[in-house]
Amino acid sequence: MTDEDRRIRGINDEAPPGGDPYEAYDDFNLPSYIGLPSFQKLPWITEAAALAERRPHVAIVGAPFDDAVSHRPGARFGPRAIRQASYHAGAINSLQLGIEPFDYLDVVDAGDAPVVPMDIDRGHEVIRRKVLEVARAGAIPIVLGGDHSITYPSASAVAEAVAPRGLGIVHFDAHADTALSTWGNLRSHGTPMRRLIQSGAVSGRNFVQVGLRGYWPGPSTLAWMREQGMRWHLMTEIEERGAEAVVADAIAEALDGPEVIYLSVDIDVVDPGMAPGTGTPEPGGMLTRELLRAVRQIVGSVELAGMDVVEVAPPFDHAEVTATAAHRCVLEAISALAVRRRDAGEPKLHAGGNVSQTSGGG
Ligand SMILES: [Mn+2]
Repeated sequence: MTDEDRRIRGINDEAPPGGDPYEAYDDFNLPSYIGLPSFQKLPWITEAAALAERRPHVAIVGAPFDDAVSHRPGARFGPRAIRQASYHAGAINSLQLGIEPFDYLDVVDAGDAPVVPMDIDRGHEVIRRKVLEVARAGAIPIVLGGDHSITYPSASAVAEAVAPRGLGIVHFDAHADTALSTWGNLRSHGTPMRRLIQSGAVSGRNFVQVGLRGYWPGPSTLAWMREQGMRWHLMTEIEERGAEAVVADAIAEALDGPEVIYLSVDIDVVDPGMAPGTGTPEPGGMLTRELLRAVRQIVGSVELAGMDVVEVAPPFDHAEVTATAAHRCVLEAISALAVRRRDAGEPKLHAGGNVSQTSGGG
């Protein structure tokens, strides 16, 4: 089958005269609900040696871990739910950014960190190793959580991989996650941002939070955050100034010194009306479209070193709306990365386009 054949045999197009009406299609071009649910049906490459040999631009990593939650559990099921939350297969075309991302970007699914339940230290360590493996293979890790505690090992691994270049962090969340401890536990999902600053992975003044609201943290934790030079933008500021202006400030603050950015997206930054499937829902959040625009804005204008999307808890989701929002955060980042490669003059990976657009809208 020629490239041109592939291109014209999508479900949106009629089969060419004389074509095989029972053509099997390869897995990538079959509907998204058929076959193995790697992210966007991309190659499933889990071994460090294979990743090191291929050196993809981006690798999806699952962090199926929720032993560190303070309230509703379930985020361990997040990676699988996010991977499945798409009705597209095959080539995709970003209408927002005007690019077919897989033309310019080699993306693979590196599988899940080998987490087992009931052991926070072990879970975090295998996540750190997995993310480091991917980053050392030259890929930008995009990590699917998991509760937010996984940002500590994940961003630590990315900081190690990019050193000596400095790392800034832009963190979308309803919550600051800067507690000293949660009922005495230093590695809960309420503490990872403090751990990252204390460990030196990122300096406090380049740790920027967007979307905070609600009734936590209290004055002593806020005082600690100020002492670190942390900067944060409350949801009320987004309401008053608009997300785009706030995000522009956040980018400048995170890159006030560092060269690269780690983007951490807690899906609970989105209003629970649009993202109910999460452990600690806080009313009054961002619109999904604002968050997706923010991801394009950030990834399109900085050097992204790593990213995570966390706190999707499928047992509390409805109609996959939360998992879908998380999936699209990842896809917006991938598309923005592809635009950066194209605009930097990188050639297409597939001269004639070796994938077809087979899955249309509905
Ligand atoms: Mn949160």
